[in-house]
Amino acid sequence: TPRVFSGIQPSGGLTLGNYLGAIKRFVEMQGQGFETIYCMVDLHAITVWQDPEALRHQTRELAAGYIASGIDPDKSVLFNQSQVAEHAQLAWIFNCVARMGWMKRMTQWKDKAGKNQENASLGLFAYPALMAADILLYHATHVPVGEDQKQHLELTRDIAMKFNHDFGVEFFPVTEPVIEGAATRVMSLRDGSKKMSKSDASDASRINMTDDADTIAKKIRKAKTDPDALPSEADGLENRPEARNLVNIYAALAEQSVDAVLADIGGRPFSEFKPMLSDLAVEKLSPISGEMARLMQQPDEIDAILAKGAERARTIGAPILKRTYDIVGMVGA
Ligand code: AQP
Repeated sequence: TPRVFSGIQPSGGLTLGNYLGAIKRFVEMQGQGFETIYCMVDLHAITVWQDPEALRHQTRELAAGYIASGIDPDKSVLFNQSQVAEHAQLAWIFNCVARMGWMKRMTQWKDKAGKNQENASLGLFAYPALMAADILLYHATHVPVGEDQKQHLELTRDIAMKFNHDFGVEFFPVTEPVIEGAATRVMSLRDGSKKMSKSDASDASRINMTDDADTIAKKIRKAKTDPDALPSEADGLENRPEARNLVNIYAALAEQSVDAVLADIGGRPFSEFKPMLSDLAVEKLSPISGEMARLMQQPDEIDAILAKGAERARTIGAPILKRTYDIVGMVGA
């Protein structure tokens, strides 16, 4: 069976971008003839500073978010990255396969390190090698992600191909990114040229999965738009990034095509469309946030689910790491 792997960083609260671009897709792939493995990538989160107590909370909350959104721990392997040491072990091998020049070209590195590269962590620089290890430890063939992760997945393919070539083996598969749907890149509510992000300084820029109905309505009411009415066809969204973003969000939440949404709402002003969007967002998100809150009352249960998931993940990953060590020439593998 083809294997799906993906992860999310517990580097803050889950956003609508993570939900539409990632989790919703993860749920759709579950039980569709794939073996699905989903992860809280805490080792990735600490590439930038995380307060230890906050990290623990965010990791459990992310697990609750996955489960509340429909990831079933019996159908999918759900676990926390640091509980399976093989991720870090394989990442070291890939640090020795990947080239400095490849890493330097990564736009996420350039964006996150900013002008102060000298002071960024070495882990932030090596981030894509750990991501390649996450995926290839399970010989995963399909990786559902948002648009922003496309470049990292290309690097994962480069690492797999270089490893296979250097050692003269056909061992690591060449992974396919799965970037689909109307919301592969959800933008900030305050700036249509910026990605909606957990770590944006402005809370008004994003919808958090834990926001209550009033907060969601208020953020959508205040979302930046232009003065024109909505178009009836998709080409009318050109050069209107904020309008496009809200329509994409609506389409993804309603599980309709953008064309079908515009056929319906074209000609309406934002003053009419925004309340429709908030009602839909609240309808879809409030059951999830309610269930997240309920699960967070039982952190021991969450920890037990993750421990069991880590055990299952290790059963798949450990033999692949062992084989990798053997190919590389490590005695005792
Ligand atoms: N705005 C987005 N639109 C669509 N997909 C998105 N994803 C993130 N933001 C959007 C997808 O969510 C998955 C997990 O992302 P991540 O936790 O690895 O980190 P990220 O991509 O860097 O997300 P954030 O929210 O912007 O986190 P911070 O602020 O900590 O960097 C990925 O599949 C991603 O594509």
